[in-house]
Amino acid sequence: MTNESIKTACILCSRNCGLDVSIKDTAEGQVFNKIKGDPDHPLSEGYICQKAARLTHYQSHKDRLTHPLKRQPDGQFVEVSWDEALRDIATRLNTIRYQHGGDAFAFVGGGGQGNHMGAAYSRQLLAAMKSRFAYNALGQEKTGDFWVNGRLFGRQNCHTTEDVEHADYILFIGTNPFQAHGIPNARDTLSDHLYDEEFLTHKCTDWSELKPVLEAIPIEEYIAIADLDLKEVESVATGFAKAKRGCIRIDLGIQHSLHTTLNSYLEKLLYLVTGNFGKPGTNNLHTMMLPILGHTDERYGKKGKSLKRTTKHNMFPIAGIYPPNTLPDEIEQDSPKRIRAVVVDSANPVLTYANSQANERSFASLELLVVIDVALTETARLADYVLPASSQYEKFEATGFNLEFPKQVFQLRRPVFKPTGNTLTEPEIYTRLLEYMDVIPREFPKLSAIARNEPKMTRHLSYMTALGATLARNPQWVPHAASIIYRTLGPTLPYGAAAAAPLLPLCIEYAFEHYKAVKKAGHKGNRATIGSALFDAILNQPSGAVISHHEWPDMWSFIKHKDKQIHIMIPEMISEITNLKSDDQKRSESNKDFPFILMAGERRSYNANQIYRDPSWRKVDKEGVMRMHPEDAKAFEFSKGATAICESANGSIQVIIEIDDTVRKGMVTLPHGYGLRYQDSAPIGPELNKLTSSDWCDPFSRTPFHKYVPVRITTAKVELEGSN
Ligand SMILES: Nc1nc2c(c(=O)[nH]1)N[C@H]1C(S)=C(S)[C@@H](COP(=O)(O)OP(=O)(O)OC[C@H]3O[C@@H](n4cnc5c(=O)[nH]c(N)nc54)[C@H](O)[C@@H]3O)O[C@H]1N2
Ligand SMILES: Nc1nc2c(c(=O)[nH]1)N[C@H]1C(S)=C(S)[C@@H](COP(=O)(O)OP(=O)(O)OC[C@H]3O[C@@H](n4cnc5c(=O)[nH]c(N)nc54)[C@H](O)[C@@H]3O)O[C@H]1N2
Ligand code: SF4
Ligand SMILES: [Mo]
Repeated sequence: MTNESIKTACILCSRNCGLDVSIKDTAEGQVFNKIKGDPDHPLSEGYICQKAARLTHYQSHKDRLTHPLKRQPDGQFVEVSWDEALRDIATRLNTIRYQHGGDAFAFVGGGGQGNHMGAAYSRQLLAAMKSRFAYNALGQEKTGDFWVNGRLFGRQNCHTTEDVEHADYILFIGTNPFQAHGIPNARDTLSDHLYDEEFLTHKCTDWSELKPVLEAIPIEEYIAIADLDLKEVESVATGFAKAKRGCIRIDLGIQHSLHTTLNSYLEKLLYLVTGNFGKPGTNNLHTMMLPILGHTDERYGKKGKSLKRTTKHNMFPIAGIYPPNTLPDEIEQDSPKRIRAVVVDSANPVLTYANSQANERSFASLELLVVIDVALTETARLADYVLPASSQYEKFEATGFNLEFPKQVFQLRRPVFKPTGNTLTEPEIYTRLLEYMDVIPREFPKLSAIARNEPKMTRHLSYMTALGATLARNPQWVPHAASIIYRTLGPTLPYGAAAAAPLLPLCIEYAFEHYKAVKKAGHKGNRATIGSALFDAILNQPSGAVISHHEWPDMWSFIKHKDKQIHIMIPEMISEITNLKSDDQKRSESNKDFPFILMAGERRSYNANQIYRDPSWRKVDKEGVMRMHPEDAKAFEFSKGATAICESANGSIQVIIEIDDTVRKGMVTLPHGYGLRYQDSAPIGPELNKLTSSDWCDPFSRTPFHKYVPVRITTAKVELEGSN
């Protein structure tokens, strides 16, 4: 295999750029040799950024897990067999469910920037535990956005994207350090009659109700609060509204700042009010191959009952996801209904969720904590069992970050390396766990035989029919179809792609729903067989396959409201707009003791969530410095490299000062993705979630205000909270 070109993808951010890599043998085993962009990837076409070339630091480092670990009473870990670990975990999970019911269990994580294949398997564990409590990172950034989508388009998994490539005006919102709210722009557009009356009348409902609400907004006053220039705001608003093809791209700048849910609503209103929607170069809805989002409208649950809320905070899920900010309280509450057991997979909540102190304390107090990861993380260090996963370059993987329209792309990545040590893939770990829990049998001889003997020309039809019949006779297995398909169809697939087997029914469903678009992308067959052809294409195209090619007007069929209109009036958000001013006043009074605003979690050229653990991957900014405006630094007599203490209402950490005139006065910034330990070292760089609190979050979605954390900076020596 050495030096042969292998197609894969980068796993460091949601772009998942295609890679063309080669590997080489060394004394420590096989490692990456060359890492280049893959010109054959249908989207990235060869592009990569500076971070991807350093993927060796993810694949091969000294904190990779190689064996299942079990914690001893003295706190030390010992290596145990998979059989011993999974058998004991299964017994303890079954006991907790039997004694306390499904509410006692929560699942945390389930996929990072590059690995969502495991989620098809891990969600089966929630079903087996009869729990709905799925917590993950999307619940601390994007759920406000999903909730708004639910109201506007009819379902929380109606997800929008932006056709940046064909736009002639792109508005990036997420670059202003103070809260610009997005409102002034909207109102400005209105006052100049720059709104698209035709679009609002024919494609949206309730415009006449919404219009006076927006008109009542005191533009000048808000622009002053945001410390912006009126003329500049006007010129942006006009430029965007008059553009032939305008689109908006947003991210954490508005999702991690004050009023997160409202920000998402206003951002969407900006493109809707100007009619920049559903056309080339605008914002639009898109399809999804892996269903990474659900629809859970808190007003209606199954059979008309309202949805499952958490027991302490009475919090509802959004798109099926519960907010991490509430998790420590749900565990620590003094109630028989508390969460007692947690499985964490592909996440490091002790460092990445708000309030590290509360996360550490609450996770340590659990009756059972299991962590599935590739590395010994800060969360894993607290676990009863640590289960080692094969890395994303040692197994079949894929992501659900397919955000394209009208052409949609899906890449099933093949393994580049053999699994490290005694690691297993998530599909194997969860399937074995379900077997040990007696949720599914270990064998399905009839289904396996049908899968084995199916001729190619019947296109999996006999298998799918037999599977349907098995599930109809055994409805208790329906939530565990992924593992059943993995065990029965999986072994018959080419390239050893067993883990990808559950993609077959997803392909069939996708091709049925988007028949013409799947055909237009070049896949052949009738409605009954084209799904299987699509599945084959995905298996056979390691650089990624174009799975559908829609016509622009098709986009309107993705709207799930019965009337196929966009419902632009959201009453909950209107009351937030009305209360904005008094909220602002309250806040500035409460911040007196903390005169600086910390942007807690900036993306820089050398941070990448918690995916790289070996600190030597960083070429610059090894300490993760705090950036500060020169005048502020002068007031403290700080010079570059000075040590300071940053203290919030939640805790304090030591920081190293960098003087930078691109930061606003009164504001300081710290990077996301530091504070990790490597080879039992002390934390490297800022553990910034020691500064963030669980309750400093959007009252509606409970997503954190990480971009607006009131802090004070001191030079004095103070006792460092929570450090050791
Ligand atoms: N290098 C690197 N890239 C990454 C990641 C990484 O760790 N490192 N992580 C990935 C992940 S998980 C995510 S979610 C994305 C996030 O990607 P981004 O959201 O783009 O990154 P951030 O730096 O967190 O914040 C974006 C901008 O918000 C601005 N901002 C701060 N406060 C406000 C405000 O109140 N209003 C407005 N309008 N803007 C404000 C900041 O100045 C900053 O420029 O990045 C992904 N890509
Ligand atoms: N203060 C503050 N906090 C933040 C942010 C911020 O801006 N400010 N950003 C937030 C955002 S946007 C995000 S997305 C989160 C990210 O935080 P998390 O959701 O915790 O995700 P990652 O940091 O990506 O950690 C991924 C984990 O998955 C493991 N892993 C990698 N590959 C595999 C695999 O194949 N299998 C398994 N089982 N595990 C694997 C890695 O070792 C790592 O421990 O952090 C959030 N936290
Ligand atoms: S980190 Fe860079 S190379 Fe990797 S997916 Fe993101 S943009 Fe692409
Ligand atoms: Mo994120």
